[in-house]
Amino acid sequence: MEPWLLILIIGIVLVVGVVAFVVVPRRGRGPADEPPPRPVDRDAQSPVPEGSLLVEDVPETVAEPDAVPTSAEPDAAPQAVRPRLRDRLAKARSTVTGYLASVVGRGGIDQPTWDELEEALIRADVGATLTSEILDGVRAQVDAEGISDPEELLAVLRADLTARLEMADRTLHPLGDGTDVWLLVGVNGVGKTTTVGKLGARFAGEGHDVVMVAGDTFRAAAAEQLEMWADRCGARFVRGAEGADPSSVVFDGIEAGVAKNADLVLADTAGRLHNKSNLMDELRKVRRVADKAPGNVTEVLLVLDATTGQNGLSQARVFTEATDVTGVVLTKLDGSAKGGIVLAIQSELGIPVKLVGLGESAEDLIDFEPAEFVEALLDVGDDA
Ligand SMILES: Nc1nc2c(ncn2[C@@H]2O[C@H](COP(=O)(O)OP(=O)(O)OP(=O)(O)O)[C@@H](O)[C@H]2O)c(=O)[nH]1
Ligand SMILES: [Mg+2]
Repeated sequence: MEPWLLILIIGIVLVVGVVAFVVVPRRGRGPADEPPPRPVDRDAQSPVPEGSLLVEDVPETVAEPDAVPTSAEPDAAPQAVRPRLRDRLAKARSTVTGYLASVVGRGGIDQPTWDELEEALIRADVGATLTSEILDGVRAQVDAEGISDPEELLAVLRADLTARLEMADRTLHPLGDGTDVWLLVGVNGVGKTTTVGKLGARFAGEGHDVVMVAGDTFRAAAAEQLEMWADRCGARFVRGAEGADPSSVVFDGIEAGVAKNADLVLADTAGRLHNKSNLMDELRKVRRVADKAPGNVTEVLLVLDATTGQNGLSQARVFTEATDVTGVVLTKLDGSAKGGIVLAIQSELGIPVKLVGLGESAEDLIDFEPAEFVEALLDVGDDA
């Protein structure tokens, strides 16, 4: 081989070596700016992100997903996702906004102003008598203070409605040292079982030991429906045989709860028509027996469907007489055009609305706040 060829080959080998030394390690360092790859670890590759429930902690869904919405899962934080009352009251507000806008648009206060306010309140299902009472009071104040601005008139109306609703004690009985028992009663399909589930999810989520009792032994699927809620929020669950005496199932459920030192026993009951005297007698018995059981019955919550409006009042009277109702849960306010029923319930029955249902999920049960409610109902602001 020619010496110049040998020198050329040695030169090429040296150049390739130097290039390989410099470039290859740089390529290897390139990803250093990116996060290091996660260790190959089966747990680390779990589809459940950090901070979520472990898969094995999530109870299996055993029935139609619609029956218990996924947001009813125990890790749903009720406070964090509290629905905005104003958003959920859109339908109720739409009943009155046209009238209120017209009142404001008129520029002064005259007889048509009062007529429109009257119609707005009656259409919202406040009730004719209560509407007159409210407007008489507002009118007296408007006259006494020489108010001529319709906006100010609406402010007086809002303040009046809020003050009326604030008169009653709406707080749920605080859970004490022993086992509190809450019964839920009402006509068919108003949302009793769902409300037991939502309450259970709330209190179990707050760390309380909760027992749900399927006191509806009449409807075949009722116990399964409640059991799903219990599974999802980690509450205990007690049921009896189908067709069993509901008062004995409730008694057993309370006894079981007391034996386990539970904080709260939530007893569901079957829906019943208020004019079926045998069924109302059965409910009276449930109440009596619950009182005899070892826990303390501290709430009897009457569940009313807001979409039935004034018609719900006569049902409510009978249930109140039969079971000493301590508070109303007004469900389905999200789909009701009759938001004014809240005022009618409190004034005609003398029972505070303690909770309102704004949807089907666990977090859609909120404490009733009068000022927030009146603002949301009588808001003439932009709804777009
Ligand atoms: N939109 C809406 N739906 C609700 C609310 N509360 C309950 N529901 C729905 O109303 C329906 C009836 O609810 P249930 O809880 O089964 O009613 P119930 O009173 O236990 O019915 P019975 O046991 O048959 O008397 C279900 O589809 C619920 O999801 C609410 O606040 N808003
Ligand atoms: Mg039910």
